[in-house]
Amino acid sequence: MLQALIFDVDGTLADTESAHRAAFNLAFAEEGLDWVWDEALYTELLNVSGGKERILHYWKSTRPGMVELAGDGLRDTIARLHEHKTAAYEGMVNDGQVELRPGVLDLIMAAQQAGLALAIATTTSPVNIAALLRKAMGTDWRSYFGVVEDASTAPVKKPHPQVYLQTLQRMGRDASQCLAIEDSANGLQAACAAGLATLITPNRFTAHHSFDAALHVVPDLQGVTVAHLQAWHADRV
Ligand code: XBP
Ligand code: MG
Repeated sequence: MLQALIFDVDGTLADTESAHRAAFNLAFAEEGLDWVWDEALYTELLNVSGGKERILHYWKSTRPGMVELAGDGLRDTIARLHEHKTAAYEGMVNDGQVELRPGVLDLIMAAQQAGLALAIATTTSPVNIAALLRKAMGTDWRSYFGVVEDASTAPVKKPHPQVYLQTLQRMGRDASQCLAIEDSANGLQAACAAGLATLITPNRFTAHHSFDAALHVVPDLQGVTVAHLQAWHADRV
């Protein structure tokens, strides 16, 4: 019996990655780096979850054989870049540049009405979640979600299942009672590894990903009701 929904954030609750990409590029320019992540490159880099991990991965790709030496300040530079990026992203969200995807708010409200428990399991930073949901749902957004697990509480990023395992554990629920809602292959892999049936709502950054392991794939949550979720969940093997 479906008792809980666990939402991913980036790409699922909202199409956030264009704003993230712009924020990364602003931070690189601020640091005086000539790095520019265009959409094609960023689509590839999204295979690496986590902004800091993504920067390190890119940096290493530009300097093959690069090794981190103790005290070389690599981590500090990445932390500074990511801090500036997060501030820029938060500003974009506060300026209304990022909206929830169609059907998301209606489903959250309907699910709460139907007595489903709601949670968030994301690899993004807590600042980003708060900015997005405060803008979209108001200052009491946190009251809708019993559990929020993010980059600050689950440092091992998707496709590792840590964030979902911790979410289930804190919810005190078995994966069989829950449904994950995701947008990407990494997210699907993480949710499945935690034993979760997963609904996928792809976006233009993830439409080319393989979603064979998904319970169901829909273009977005527009018109998706709690009854749909309950029926799809009941049909899972
Ligand atoms: C998507 C991510 C995040 C964002 C950038 O998270 O992998 O890294 O791209 O946000 P989700 P940060 O699990 O919500 O799809 O820079 O804060 O990591
Ligand atoms: Mg996502």
